[in-house]
Amino acid sequence: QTPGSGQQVWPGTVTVPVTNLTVLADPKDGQVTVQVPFYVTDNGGAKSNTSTVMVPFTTPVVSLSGNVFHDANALTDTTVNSTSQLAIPTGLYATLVDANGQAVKTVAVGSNGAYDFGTVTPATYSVVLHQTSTGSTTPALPSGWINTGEHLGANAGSDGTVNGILPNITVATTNVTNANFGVQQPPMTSDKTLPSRVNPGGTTTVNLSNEFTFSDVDGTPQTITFTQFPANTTTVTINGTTYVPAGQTPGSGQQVWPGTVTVPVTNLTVLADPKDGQVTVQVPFYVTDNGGAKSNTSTVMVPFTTPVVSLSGNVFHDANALTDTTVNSTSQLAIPTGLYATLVDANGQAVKTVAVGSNGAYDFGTVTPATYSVVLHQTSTGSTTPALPSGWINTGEHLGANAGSDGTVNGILPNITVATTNVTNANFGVQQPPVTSDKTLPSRVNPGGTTTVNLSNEFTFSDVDGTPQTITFTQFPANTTTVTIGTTTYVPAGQTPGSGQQVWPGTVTVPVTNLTVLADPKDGQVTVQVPFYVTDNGGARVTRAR
Ligand SMILES: [Ca+2]
Ligand SMILES: [Ca+2]
Ligand SMILES: [Ca+2]
Ligand SMILES: [Ca+2]
Repeated sequence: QTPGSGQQVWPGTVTVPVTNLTVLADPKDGQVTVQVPFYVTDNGGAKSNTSTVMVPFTTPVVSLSGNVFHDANALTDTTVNSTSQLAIPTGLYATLVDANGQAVKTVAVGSNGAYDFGTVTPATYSVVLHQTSTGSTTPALPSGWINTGEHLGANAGSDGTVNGILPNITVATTNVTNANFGVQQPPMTSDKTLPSRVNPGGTTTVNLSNEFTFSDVDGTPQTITFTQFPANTTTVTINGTTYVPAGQTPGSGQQVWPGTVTVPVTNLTVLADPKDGQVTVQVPFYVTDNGGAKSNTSTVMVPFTTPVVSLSGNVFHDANALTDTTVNSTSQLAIPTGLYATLVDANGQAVKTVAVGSNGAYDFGTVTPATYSVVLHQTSTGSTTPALPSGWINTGEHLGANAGSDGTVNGILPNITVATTNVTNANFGVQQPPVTSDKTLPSRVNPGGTTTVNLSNEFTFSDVDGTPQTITFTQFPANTTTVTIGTTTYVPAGQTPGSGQQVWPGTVTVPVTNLTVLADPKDGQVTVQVPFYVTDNGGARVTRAR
């Protein structure tokens, strides 16, 4: 054997003086007998017989024992101890494992958690906690149980690795107790599928605060962790913080989903904004108990259906147009035949086309919730361009039976949001503008001088569905010297008016009732021409005729 520092290899025999002799022997471990053979030599040089000093050693009678605690709070108190009134699981065994990793002895853990290997040979051991009556060097616990820590001693502390193995137990000359293990039951969660419901559409959220199912047999769930951004949601608001998915720019007061979100289970609020349409919102989560143990991950699922909602409206014969600020029926006459309404989606694509009934009603029936326009036209196969039969004009569009309009009279009603309730009164107004006719009077002898001819009753006009209100003269009548409309006499632009006369202002509009028009023709063989149009009670006009 190689000697250590200050040691020597046994030389075969060692002879020393018998005076002041010291002999110290280090016995090998275990139950052994040290034997020291020797002889002596006298002052004449004669050797004695050889004898032996024998020293028998026994092994110490020491034991190793410990406990398995139901430690619901685990190492949150830095101590492997009993922190639950509930029993530990049955069927546990402790195996003593020697320094070579060999199982030495296996004992059952009592229902009170105590185990005892009895007398063990002094050495350094591990203890492994498991479920195999014949012994095992691999830790194991029943389903629903986890290790919480191991410690040699009843005081605070642990071996640093929570794994069901307590290593480095040195057994020497005194009993070793409190080779202790902790176990607990982690919390549990359950999947939950809520009854399907109508998708609220838009940014309306659904409240899932009370839909998360969890429990902890031996303690208290402390926190809930949402492990990913819920599928099929636009935003999710957890305890007042609104998150958008990763990769999306958050709005004001919003945050990007950080990966996981953990909040206390008490006073939990979870509001999810489902994506539009027939989707299933999925919210995966787990909870963590007062011992820091995580549950399984479960998912709350909320299937949404698209609402069965319809969109309908009317085409009104609205002879007074928006003069009453309302798209409504203000004529007894029918609307034109051959009208169609086309539903147009947000991308400008025609979705559905229906005929407008003779009573003016149209109905797209069930439509997918979204924002639409409706276009009024004459094409049975659908069109996104408004059109009306000749002799008809649009007078306004409005969503609702009340006063108001969409602001642009064009046969298109935009910004119709269909969500969860039927949309009615997507209304259009149409009317017939007034018409005028050219009229050529019989030729007559020019009266000459400043004598006028009376044209007051020569203007031909009508309005099928209402009343012409005003007549407008669009230019100074050709081949006249003056024209007198009502009580005002006009001269052409560029000419100095006489006393009581005015220069022609460009156009002149007066009521059609009590109309007087007197024209002074230029001398000679001329044709006086008086262009005009009329405007009806809906403000509509035509410009032809003279
Ligand atoms: Ca504890
Ligand atoms: Ca627990
Ligand atoms: Ca009206
Ligand atoms: Ca009219």
